[in-house]
Amino acid sequence: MDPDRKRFSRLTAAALRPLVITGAGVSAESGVPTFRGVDGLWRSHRAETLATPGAFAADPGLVWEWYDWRRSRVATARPNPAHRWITGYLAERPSGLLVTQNVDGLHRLSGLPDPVEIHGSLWTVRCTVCGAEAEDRRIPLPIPPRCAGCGGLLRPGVVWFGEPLPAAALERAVTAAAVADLVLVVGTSAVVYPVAGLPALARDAPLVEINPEPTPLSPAAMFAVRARAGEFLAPLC
Ligand code: BJW
Ligand code: ZN
Repeated sequence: MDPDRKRFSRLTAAALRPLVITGAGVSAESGVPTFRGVDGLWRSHRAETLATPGAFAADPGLVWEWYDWRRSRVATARPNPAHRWITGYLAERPSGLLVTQNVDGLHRLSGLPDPVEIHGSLWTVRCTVCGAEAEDRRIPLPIPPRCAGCGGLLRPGVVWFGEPLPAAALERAVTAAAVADLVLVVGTSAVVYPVAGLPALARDAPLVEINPEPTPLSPAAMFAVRARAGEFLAPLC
């Protein structure tokens, strides 16, 4: 085995309570576009400007068209070796936890029973009038989709900028960080809070990062693997 994979295996094998944090990069090799890369563009809109309450208030149809497009892409996407390695790793460590910022559901699809989907899911919708939440897997959606109960405008069941994260999910993440003996961060630019702040809560745990590019977390990492996650983890699956 090459030295990087050997070192990575040694560090990860030693942990009993790992906290694994993932972002869009973990799904990039499944064909799901990231947010801030060059592929984060949709019809010349930047993803970050569409994923906001302001964009939805200004033009719900436009924002729904973007989510509808993303849902159709993700519907055919399959987990890659990075999802599979994480699932296998945590299956052997019942005290470990995965916190994903991704809304694509690919960790679950790879067999991970209880991921913390801290920014919500592409497959849930919430009524802006009566608050009813439901799973909705229709592709394409009627745009804009309306609540079956009250006829109100539906919104995606995701967390936009300025909105609070689901309290139960955040609490699980914070607790896991406090007791973690390893933090493994995969495929996130680590600029969006509060998730980007989780590694700092794990005081003495070594931080390991897998990302082809450096991030604000890199200086604190004991080991930064500069590679694509799926490619790097495939031989370790
Ligand atoms: C690969 C790869 C390969 C490529 N292998 N790697 C503290 C300080 C400053 C600001 C704040 C703060 N606390 C809160 C804020 C404000 C704000 C924030 O963080 N702003 C910063 C941007 C400055 N945060 C919030 O507003 C959050 N809410 C909040 O704090 O509420 C407080 C509150 C309390 C009470 C009442 C009211 C409010 C909410 C944040 C929600 C983020 N939502 C989004 C959209 C989700 C829905 C959707 O998907 O449509 O979440 S934005 C977007 O960014 C999405 C992502 O989950 C998130 C993170 O992006 P991610 O995953 O890191 O993707 P990229 O594209 O940025 O990076 C990909 C990486 O992969 C790159 O590094 C590549 O190199 C790498 N890569 N290929 C491995 N093959
Ligand atoms: Zn309703």
